Amino acid sequence: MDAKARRRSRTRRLRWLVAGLVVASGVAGVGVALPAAQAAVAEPDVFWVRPSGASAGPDSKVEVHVLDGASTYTKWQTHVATSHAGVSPREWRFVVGDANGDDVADLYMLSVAAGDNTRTDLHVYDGRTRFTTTLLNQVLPGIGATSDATRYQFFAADMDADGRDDLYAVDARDNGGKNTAVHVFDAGDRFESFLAHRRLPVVGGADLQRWQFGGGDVDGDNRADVYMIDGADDGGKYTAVHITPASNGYTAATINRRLHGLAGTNASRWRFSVADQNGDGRGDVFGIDSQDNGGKDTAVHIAYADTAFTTGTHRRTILTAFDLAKNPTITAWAPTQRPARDVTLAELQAIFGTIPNADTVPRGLPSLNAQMRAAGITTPRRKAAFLATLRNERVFKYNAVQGGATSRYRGRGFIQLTGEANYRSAGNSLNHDFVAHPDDAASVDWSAAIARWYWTVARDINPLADRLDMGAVNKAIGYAPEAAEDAEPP
Ligand SMILES: [Ca+2]
Ligand SMILES: [Ca+2]
Ligand SMILES: [Ca+2]
Ligand SMILES: [Ca+2]
Repeated sequence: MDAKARRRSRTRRLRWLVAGLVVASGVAGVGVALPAAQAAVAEPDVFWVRPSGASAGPDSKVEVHVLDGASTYTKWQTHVATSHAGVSPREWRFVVGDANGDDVADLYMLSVAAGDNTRTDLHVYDGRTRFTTTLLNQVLPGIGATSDATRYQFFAADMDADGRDDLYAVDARDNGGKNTAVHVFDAGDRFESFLAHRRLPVVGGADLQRWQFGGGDVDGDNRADVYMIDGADDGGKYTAVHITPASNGYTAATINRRLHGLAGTNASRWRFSVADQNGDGRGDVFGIDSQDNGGKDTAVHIAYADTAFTTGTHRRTILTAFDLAKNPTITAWAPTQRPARDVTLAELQAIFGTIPNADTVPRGLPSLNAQMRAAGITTPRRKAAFLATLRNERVFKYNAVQGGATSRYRGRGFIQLTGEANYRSAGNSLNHDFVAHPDDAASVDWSAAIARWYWTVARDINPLADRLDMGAVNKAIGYAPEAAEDAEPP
């Protein structure tokens, strides 16, 4: 093939690959999925879980009733009897979250006095089957029984940005009662291992009548921050929120604010949760009042993160007042804008067919995924363009060295860094001397970082990928495509 034909072939191949990857990544479904997702994000639904049904005996089931966010809670969205028999609220807790990353809320049922009050069992019911099947049944490791409601509280939030809501167990009697700790069970590992054990700042050993805990992202890094709601701020006059972010490992509170419109609150009447109500990606505080309007109604108070909780709204719902002691679980939930998942070898094989060096490629993937996140290569279009480019370069081999070339600065790494000037620029940007150590450009430590550098610093390719302009992407990479061919719309 002459050079020109080879370039044309490359261009075509890239476009085909991108089309395949874009479809595989779900862009084709955006037209349908986006309005639904935006509606959901604009108004999270409120899930009211009843431990037992209206009818006693064998017909009693755990029930899930959902107040429709799109109707501002003036309508029911659904009433569901799960497949789980009715239970006692003393021995069971309920948490709403998305355990499997499909953007549908699942029900985490916790048997907190299992094994004769020696352990806690987790049963996750799949929202997609309307809570009639389980995603998993698990003994929670390392925590024992958690039936003491003055000591333990639970919520779900995504700590590690893998799109699955991890389970947070709040222990208000940690360290001999001096501290409150969170133990975070990893949804990505079927809750069999911990993402973290942390003592929370600010709160000391919490009185759970006064303090409530929730998780959501307040700072836009997609990792759940811990919201600590104090119902007795300033001697009981206010309700305040203290937020400790995942970015500092929950070691310090970076936000300490009174919540708009709320006097003091307590856990026998109020439930707090975190969900993004106004679609800015920041978790707003939902305070749900089970005894609004003189004990006649249930209302939702929302305080907005983007105004530091100084503004809010109050909405009376279709749900009449109820007894939180009998029905302890009511929580706002919405699918959040999920971060991109890590790319796996299996996915690359599904998209691109055979991947040679299938032993080498997985070694480079963790660093590649980390650098893709750092570069903002997190949307289907950007991933498509980036991965198609790396496929075209050296088929995802981090340690590839340009064959048949003897130059000291020959092509190396995922994106084939080439030429002394580029080795120097990359080194200046990444603070590593690739001119003196050119082989490092093909090391697992640096190869992916160089690809990020090229994609975002040496060039600015994400915007081109956003427009699905593969011709411009190719040109930025240096493939010099035919102008006529790339004038076509994608
Ligand atoms: Ca789910
Ligand atoms: Ca997670
Ligand atoms: Ca965060
Ligand atoms: Ca918000």
